[in-house]
Amino acid sequence: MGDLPATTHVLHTDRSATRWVEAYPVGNGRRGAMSAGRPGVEHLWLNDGTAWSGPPEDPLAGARARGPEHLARVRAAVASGDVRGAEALLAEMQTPWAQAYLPLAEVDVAVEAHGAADAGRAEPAEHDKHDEHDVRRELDLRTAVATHAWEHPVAGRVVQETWADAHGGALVHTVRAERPVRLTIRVDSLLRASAAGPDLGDVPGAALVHVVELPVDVPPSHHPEGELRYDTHRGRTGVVAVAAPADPGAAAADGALRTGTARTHVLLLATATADPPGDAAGPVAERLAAQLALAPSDASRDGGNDADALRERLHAAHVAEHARRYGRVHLDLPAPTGAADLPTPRRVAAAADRPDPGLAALAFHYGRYLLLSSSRPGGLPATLQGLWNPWLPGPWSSGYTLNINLQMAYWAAGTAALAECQEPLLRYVRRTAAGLGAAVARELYGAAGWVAHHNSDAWGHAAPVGNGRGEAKWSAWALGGVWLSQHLVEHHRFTGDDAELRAAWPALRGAAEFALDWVQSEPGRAGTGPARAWTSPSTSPENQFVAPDGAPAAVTTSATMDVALLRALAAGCREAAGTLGLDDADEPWLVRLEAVVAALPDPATGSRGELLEWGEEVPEAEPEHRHLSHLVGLYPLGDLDPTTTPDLARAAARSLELRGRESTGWSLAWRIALWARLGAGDRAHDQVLLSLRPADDAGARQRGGLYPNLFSAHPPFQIDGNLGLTAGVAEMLLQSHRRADGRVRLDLLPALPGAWPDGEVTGLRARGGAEVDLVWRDGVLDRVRLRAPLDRALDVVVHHGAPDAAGAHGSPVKVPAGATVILHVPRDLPVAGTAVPHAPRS
Ligand code: FUC
Repeated sequence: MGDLPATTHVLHTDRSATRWVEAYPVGNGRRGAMSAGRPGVEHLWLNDGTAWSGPPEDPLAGARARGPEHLARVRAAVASGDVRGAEALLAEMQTPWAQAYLPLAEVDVAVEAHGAADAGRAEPAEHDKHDEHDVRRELDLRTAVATHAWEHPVAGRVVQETWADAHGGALVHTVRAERPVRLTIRVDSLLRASAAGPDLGDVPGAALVHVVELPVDVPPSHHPEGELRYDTHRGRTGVVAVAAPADPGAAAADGALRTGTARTHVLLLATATADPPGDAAGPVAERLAAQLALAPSDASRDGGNDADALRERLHAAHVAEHARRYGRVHLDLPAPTGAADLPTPRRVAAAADRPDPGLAALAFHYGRYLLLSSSRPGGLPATLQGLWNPWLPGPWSSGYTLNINLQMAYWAAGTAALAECQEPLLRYVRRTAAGLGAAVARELYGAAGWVAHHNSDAWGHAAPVGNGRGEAKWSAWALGGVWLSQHLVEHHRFTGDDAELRAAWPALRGAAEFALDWVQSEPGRAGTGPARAWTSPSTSPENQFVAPDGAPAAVTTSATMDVALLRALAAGCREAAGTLGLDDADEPWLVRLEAVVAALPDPATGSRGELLEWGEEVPEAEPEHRHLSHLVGLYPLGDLDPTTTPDLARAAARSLELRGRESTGWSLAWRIALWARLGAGDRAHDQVLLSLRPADDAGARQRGGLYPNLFSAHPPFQIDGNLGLTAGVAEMLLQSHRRADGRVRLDLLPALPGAWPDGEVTGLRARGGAEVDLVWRDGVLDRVRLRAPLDRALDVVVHHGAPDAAGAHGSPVKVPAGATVILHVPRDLPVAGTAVPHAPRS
């Protein structure tokens, strides 16, 4: 870790946060905090990943129509060209909405000099007032600690830290001052306070317990007819328990915790909810107590609770746990002199006039940091805001959107060496497949397997939403489960984890069973597969064409994205079956699925040379629409390629051009990856630059950029823009999409832009399990290190340069299991490698 430079791994500023998007995020996949870094009274926004509204009742409550007969009516309307009739029938199948991810609590930590305080007053006394701007704040991505340091007129220099303990689980806040101070801690919430039950009021080790009610139903902000509802009997509770374990003098009274006086304070903030979504959990009090429990040696050390020793110990364990994952990858792109010394928001602004490749590296690492902080094994998947949401309700309920956003959040997991961060998504997919997704497929469509639509939540909401008034363009898309299933296969491609794939197989098979029922077909001659197949109703999320009546419409048959997703599903199932040793006798549906997807219409090009978005060429209602659904085959699926499908790749490039450069944060991120797949480094870089400019909340709603804390703007903040950028940048440097012959092809620096002539990256991961280090100089690859996993040899083809130019230069390289091969390229291609055994790395 010592070798990771601050220039590309630290955010810093000299202002405390006045807005939430200026605060620094910390998280351990379960609990998150945003630190405002305010002198005098620090403000923390707290989140708990299990704090969702609900639980929901009947998964199809509110749907006015359901069943295969109703679906047949929809299909008949689509077939007869009655798009308005189809829309109306589809609206009858809608449930109201998925549940919302909630802001749990806010905490104030007042720091007062010894003997000078009346902790009960609302305003600090004169001598405890501080200049908001006289502060140095930083977020060190290497340690996952947010720090702010300031001068107290009496107590001298005060350093405060916030972290989400990656080891013990609680949120930690420390205060260290030159002279003794005491703290007053208050907890508040936008949620209704609840009288603490006896079991909750007695959390061992907690000095202050704050209990809130979680609403049972929270409508999204775009549903004016909905009301936030509490239900004392059916609703759940959320708890924040605050402890000052090193301070025997700490005591709670009148809703505040007051500490004794000391130069060092350590606060633990534990959070939990009752009956959380996801997995079985024990009693709340026990789960809180577990976060507050300290190893016996901590409590007894030096005869008591020495706060400095406790801080040291907690800090060291946390940093070690965080760094072993964070430190796997390092991207170094040079920054101009002094750029990294500028407060980060000013650095972002300055990059407009003075190119700063180092800022792209910082943003790349920030995406890794945010994924690692918001999604860890055992937790729930990252929401639209990751783990951090201060709003009630948050934008789009701060939930899961399945037609791009949830998937994009995990695109970097494989390539950026955080595969285990995808575990919450894989578990959520398995749970939804076995639970609500299967119920909705059966009840709503009479279909086997499982389905998911546009929106979901921690409970696994799987039905279309919109409350009978939702637009078909987003509501009527039934391939959410099919797309999510792709992540089960991708995870195995990166990790080779057969046990995980075996556990995923029922969900994969369930997606295939749904697909077999969903896809319509016309029988071919006896002994052959279907003559023709199509999907109906079909939409290209969330875009529209102009219907014959002159108005925008979304419902049609066989949108290009449907075909790409279904074909990828069939290929993924075949691949997984092979890995698991299952053949056609075990799984006879495999052959049927392959036959039916082969009969779907192939992607076609339009009159402008573009890849068509829908089954036929129709006028587009919004030619620069943010969604790029029809290009999903290029990325993330990786099935289109300048080498293997050059015509389609050219058409995809044309489509991208026609879409324009400007869009939301997540859409810009997708464009980075798409241009990278096309080998167009400079175009990808153009989208990187748009992603890295200052956000403008007052301006267009579809203009990405960065807030002062580098959160990506839709606007508002949506984490997919951050995480997608990391995936896109990785795709510019290394690609490893499987070839039809099953060999993994590695494209090294396939889309290096002219703006990054020099750089190096270590620890990127390729499908097949290789770890890849690259060094380039003057725009040319100089050195490559390929590391095979311990348990299997790698059979790779190393290409240097853009994929479309690569075919002629590919050099096969064998990397024996557990070996590292160092290649000096490209001047002496074909490459010569030296294999050296290596020790395992975590
Ligand atoms: C989809 C997108 C929006 C936004 C929302 C959360 O509906 O079309 O742009 O990202 O999800």
